[in-house]
Amino acid sequence: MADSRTAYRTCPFCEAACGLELTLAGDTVIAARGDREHVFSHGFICPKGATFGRIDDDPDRLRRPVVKRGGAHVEVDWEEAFEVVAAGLRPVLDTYGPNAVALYLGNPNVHTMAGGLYVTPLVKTLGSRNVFSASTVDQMPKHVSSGHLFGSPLTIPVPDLDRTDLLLMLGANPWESNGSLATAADFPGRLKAIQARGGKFVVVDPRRTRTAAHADEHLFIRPGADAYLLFGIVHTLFADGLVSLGALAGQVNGVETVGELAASFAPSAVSEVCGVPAERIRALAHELAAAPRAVVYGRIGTCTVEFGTLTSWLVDVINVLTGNLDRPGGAMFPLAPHVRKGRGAGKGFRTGRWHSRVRRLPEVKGELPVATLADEIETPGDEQVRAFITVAGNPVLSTPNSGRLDKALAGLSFMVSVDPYLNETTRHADVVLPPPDALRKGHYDFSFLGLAVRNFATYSPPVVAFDGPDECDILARLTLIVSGKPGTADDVHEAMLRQAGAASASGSSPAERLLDAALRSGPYEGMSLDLLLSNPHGVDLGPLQPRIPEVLRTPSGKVELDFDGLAAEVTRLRAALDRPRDTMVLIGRRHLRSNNSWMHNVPALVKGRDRCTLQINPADAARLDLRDGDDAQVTSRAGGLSARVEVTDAVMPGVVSLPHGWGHGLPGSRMTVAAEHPGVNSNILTDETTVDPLSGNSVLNGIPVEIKALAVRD
Ligand SMILES: Nc1nc2c(c(=O)[nH]1)N[C@H]1C(S)=C(S)[C@@H](COP(=O)(O)OP(=O)(O)OC[C@H]3O[C@@H](n4cnc5c(=O)[nH]c(N)nc54)[C@H](O)[C@@H]3O)O[C@H]1N2
Ligand SMILES: Nc1nc2c(c(=O)[nH]1)N[C@H]1C(S)=C(S)[C@@H](COP(=O)(O)OP(=O)(O)OC[C@H]3O[C@@H](n4cnc5c(=O)[nH]c(N)nc54)[C@H](O)[C@@H]3O)O[C@H]1N2
Ligand code: SF4
Ligand SMILES: [Mo]
Repeated sequence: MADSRTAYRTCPFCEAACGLELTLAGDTVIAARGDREHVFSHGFICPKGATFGRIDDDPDRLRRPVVKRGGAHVEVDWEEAFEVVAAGLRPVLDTYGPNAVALYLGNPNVHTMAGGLYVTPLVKTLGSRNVFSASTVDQMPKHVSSGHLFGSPLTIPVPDLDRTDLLLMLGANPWESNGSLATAADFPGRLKAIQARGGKFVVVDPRRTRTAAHADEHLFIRPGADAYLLFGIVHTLFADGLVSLGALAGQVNGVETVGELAASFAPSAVSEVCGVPAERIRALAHELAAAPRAVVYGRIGTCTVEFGTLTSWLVDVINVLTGNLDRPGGAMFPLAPHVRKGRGAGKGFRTGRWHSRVRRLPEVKGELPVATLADEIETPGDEQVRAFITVAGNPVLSTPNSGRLDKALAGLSFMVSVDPYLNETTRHADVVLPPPDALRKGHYDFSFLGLAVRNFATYSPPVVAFDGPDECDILARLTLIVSGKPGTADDVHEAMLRQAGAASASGSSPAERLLDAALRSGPYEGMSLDLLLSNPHGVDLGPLQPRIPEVLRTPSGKVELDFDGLAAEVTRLRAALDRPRDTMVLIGRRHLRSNNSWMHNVPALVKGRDRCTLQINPADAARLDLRDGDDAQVTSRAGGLSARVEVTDAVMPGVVSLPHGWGHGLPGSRMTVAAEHPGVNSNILTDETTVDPLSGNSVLNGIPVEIKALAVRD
């Protein structure tokens, strides 16, 4: 087309960080392809990236702020919207103090520059104890185990996929999710490459996922039982004399303690509870120890469970005990371009610096478990939560017992959301402040360049000019409002630039200048915003390098396997061996064309047959007299719903699977396409009363449920 142009940018939708090649006519994206010259993704793209642009021109997307008047949301101009926000928040802050205002930060904050740069000042200025985020329905256990092991919750090792010979993968389905806590564009291709070079990968999952189907071996496991399986492996490593720290010898404390803790988890003792034969557990330990380069990697299925922190810890303990931590082909620490190197020791990590008011749950990483948000809103008292700010979150679909939270939100005295949609959560907001779409904002992956399986750097400037407040301006303005000080968003930007020493950095926006300053003081010689601007396909920074001891922040300067609370948690795990296990349990699942709750308004991503089905094993279906296409009533302690049954032997007996992120079309929401494909909200069933005690993470897998046939058949 004569007037079309090409632009390159990083896809912001998932952790894979693929490079996109966009074709635009005017300001409209007419095609999105994989960028073949991209240094990291080499042209890979998934169906979500291919619909880039359809999110931007979605007619339901908010382009101006809306304010709730007479029960309906009406458009207003920006100044008026901010005045309503100030009028709603200030009296609560002035009368009841900061803890009466809660903040919830959703997942896309790790995909935006505003989230990377402007959330911290907002949180600090607000000064509320009641900060919540999607981290406690996701990866908080990994932060806590990393914090204890390596001294910092952000020091997370990733599987060196491109060089390993043996990958043991638990509770992850990268064929659909494209990977998590391991940024690896074309994760499936990298897995196939392991096989092509003679290595193998083994998948542990209660469901035979697409990833499991491609694996050299798939082991079904009872939901929530990975800690037993992994302890069985650790036990074998000690019992059979296979512990070998390799280059880490002398850099690790607590090896003996781990041996003692593993003593009662012989493969024969754990085999029944996890459903994996003892012989296979023992053999896995031997294979991991014998492989020249092996790595254990766990994700959602190992985090969103009752023993999430212990399981996440065990993953890395096995990597340490087999000498695979911090060596090529093992679990390695990426080095992001904007992060300064350390000195090899630090203050260490601790949790519980404060506690939640109602359930006394400990603070972790500056926040409280979102599983207790409804308690804080519903329970009267001086510091009861009365006002609520959400930024890029949809907790009404994404957090446990969300039916209860949905009701609690209706009782708030004020709520403001920074979000492009009127959805299940933001319909409760008095004001919704929409950020511009991805075309109109710059993109730099503050989170994922530090989790990438190969070091690289890339920055995408805005593709289309934009003159409204961008997301950084919106958060700056909110920061100003909660500070109670007079001024403008520019005063907040100026203060941040001064503090970062970025006053004279280059860039056309405050966010670009902050980034430039961080890049210039980062670990790579010659790195700068200008360098990234002149390399639209990214800059390759090479394979991962060993980083111990520099990367450690423990006071000892060593990897610390033992920590306060570990022994008690292991005792609890041992006691749980004897629990009755006679009910059906619920797990979740992801589909390639979904992204949690918020991309179901794109027609290309929801077309086709209903994906929000309750998968059940044929043996269970027969016992319960259920057939494919029937409706079943599913009930848990928290709630009940009816779901369409899909009979499949992909799920193991005793387990049912329902995806999360559905349950659209609630009154007051404005997502037309999603409302036509509503599905049901699986988090009606998940239970907010049980959390992983060490991280406060919600338990979203392994939920006891009762299932009954509903529909009467002819
Ligand atoms: N049962 C069960 N529940 C789960 C999970 C599970 O596996 N099972 N997974 C959990 C996980 S891993 C996660 S991360 C959470 C996600 O939980 P949330 O983050 O609460 O939910 P999302 O569905 O990701 O909603 C993202 C919101 O951000 C908005 N948004 C999109 N882009 C932008 C942007 O650029 N700026 C702003 N300001 N807003 C934007 C969307 O409109 C939407 O409202 O869900 C969790 N819930
Ligand atoms: N297409 C798509 N991609 C996404 C997302 C999406 O919603 N859709 N969400 C993004 C987000 S926010 C995240 S955090 C990542 C998550 O990325 P992944 O962790 O890869 O997510 P899932 O696909 O949910 O895979 C989790 C697997 O754990 C299994 N599982 C459940 N319980 C257990 C258990 O107790 N033990 C074991 N071993 N396995 C268990 C489930 O059957 C499932 O196959 O995906 C990201 N990418
Ligand atoms: S895999 Fe993730 S980053 Fe890559 S195109 Fe798909 S959604 Fe975008
Ligand atoms: Mo997530």
